[in-house]
Amino acid sequence: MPNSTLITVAAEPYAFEFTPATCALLIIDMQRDFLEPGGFGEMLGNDVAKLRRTIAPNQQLLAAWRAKGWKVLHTREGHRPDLSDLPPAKKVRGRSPMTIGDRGPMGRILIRGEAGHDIIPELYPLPTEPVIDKPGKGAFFATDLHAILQNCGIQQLIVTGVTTEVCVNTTVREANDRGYDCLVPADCVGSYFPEFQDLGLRMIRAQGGIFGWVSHSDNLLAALH
Ligand code: TIU
Repeated sequence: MPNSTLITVAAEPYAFEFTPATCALLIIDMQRDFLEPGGFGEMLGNDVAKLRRTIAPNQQLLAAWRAKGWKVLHTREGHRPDLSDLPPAKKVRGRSPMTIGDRGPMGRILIRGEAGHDIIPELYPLPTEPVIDKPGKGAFFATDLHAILQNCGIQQLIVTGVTTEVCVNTTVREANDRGYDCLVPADCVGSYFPEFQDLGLRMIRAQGGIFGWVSHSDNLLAALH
């Protein structure tokens, strides 16, 4: 399949069309602290199983994307060890006894270089795949993601990862305002809250695709084969 082939994916609110040369897979924050038992997410009282169900479909999609030789990027939410890029408001929000930068079960919470901050082994980036370290919820804020995508000629994004209503939604909205078309495969994004999973996806596809398109990885994989 040439990289200029137009691929059509069944999606809502209507079919998503892309050419591989200009479309990247962007995997958001599939980090150990959010997904693994004993991590920051579970420590806050969340059920990580609700996120872990996204691992297998992401693995399938990532394998298909890599097999084609198409562009893949990953993000991680986290901060510098000296906390200089951590807004004081983010540090204290939640009034939790343990917050970002404190020593948690998998190293300092959401600090770059710590075990819990890294991407889960199931979806570990290849050396050729850019990893965007982001201090915010959106992947475009205070990062070089937009420059990298522009340099690669990317205009469309398949956005997966966690969590649906927080970092995925924020990134899709940021991407939309910068002129990218975003497709979100529902089974490849996860939330600790079922109602936010549903509404987070409905908000993206509402009003004629106000922020983007929503589909399922089965539809995407079917379109690739
Ligand atoms: N990656 C991401 O979504 N970060 C969060 O903090 N998510 C929550 O849902 N808390």
